[in-house]
Amino acid sequence: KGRTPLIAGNWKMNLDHLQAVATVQKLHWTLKDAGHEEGSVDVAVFPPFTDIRSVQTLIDADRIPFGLGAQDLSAHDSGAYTGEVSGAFLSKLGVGSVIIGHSERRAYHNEDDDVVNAKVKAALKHGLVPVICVGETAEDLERFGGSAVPVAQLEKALEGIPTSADIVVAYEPVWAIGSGQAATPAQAQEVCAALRAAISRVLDAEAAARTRILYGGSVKSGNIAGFMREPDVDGALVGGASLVVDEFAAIVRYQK
Ligand code: G2H
Repeated sequence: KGRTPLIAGNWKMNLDHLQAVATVQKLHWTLKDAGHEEGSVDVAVFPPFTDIRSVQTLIDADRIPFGLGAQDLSAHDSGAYTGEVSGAFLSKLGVGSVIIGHSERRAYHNEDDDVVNAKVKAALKHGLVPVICVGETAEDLERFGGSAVPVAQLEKALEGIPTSADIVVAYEPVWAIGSGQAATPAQAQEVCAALRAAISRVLDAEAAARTRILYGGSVKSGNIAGFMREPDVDGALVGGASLVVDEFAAIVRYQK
C-alpha cells in the first residue's frame, strides 16, 4: 500500500492521568518485550484532555515512540467559550493529532458536518492532524447502503481545505461501535475505497494515495488482521480494546 499502518487508541472518557501514565508505560514495555519493531506500525493514543500533559511528559522523558492525540478541539482559537479547548493549546502541549466528528460527539453534542468542517480547519491551522470520523447508522445502512452517508460526511468535512493537508480518515459504522459486532473486512474495504475516491475528487489523487484511512468499530486482536489485509484499510481506531494493554499490543502486532 505504501502507507505506514496506524493503530490508534481512542480511550474515550476512560483512565485518569495516573492510570494513563501507567497504561502508556506498560504498553511501551509490552511492545518492547515482544520485540516489536519501532516504525513498522505507527501507534497513537488519544487520552482525555486531563491526561495529556502527564502522557506527553512521559513520552518525552522515556522517548516512547507513540503519537499523542486529543479526542476533540474547539473550532475557535480563544475567547469566551467556557469549557472548550483550543487547538493552539493542544499543539503547545506537543499533541500531534485530534479526533474530529466522532459519532459520539455527533450524537451527544449535536456536531454536524459544518461543525466538523470548522474543526478540521482549526486543527490544520494549529498544525494538528485531524482524524476525521465518518460513518453510517444502521438505519442509513438499510436505506442508502454503506458508502453514501460516510462519503457525504467526508466531502463536507474536507470542503475548503488545501490539497496538501495532512489528514487521517476513520470509517466507523455507528452500528459497529462498542457493540461487539464489527463490520466485515469486505464491508470496510468497500466504504474505505469509496472514501479514498472522495478524497481524490475533493482534494486530489496524490492526497488520496497518501492519506491513511482507518477502520473503527469493535476492533480486537481477533479481527484486526482481516481488516489490515484490505487494500484501502490502513489501520484502526480502537476504543474498548485500547484500554486493555495486552489486547491493544496484540492489535499493534497484528502481523505476528
Ligand atoms: C469506535 C471505536 C473507537 P470501539 O467508537 O473509536 O470504539 O472499538 O469500542 O467500538
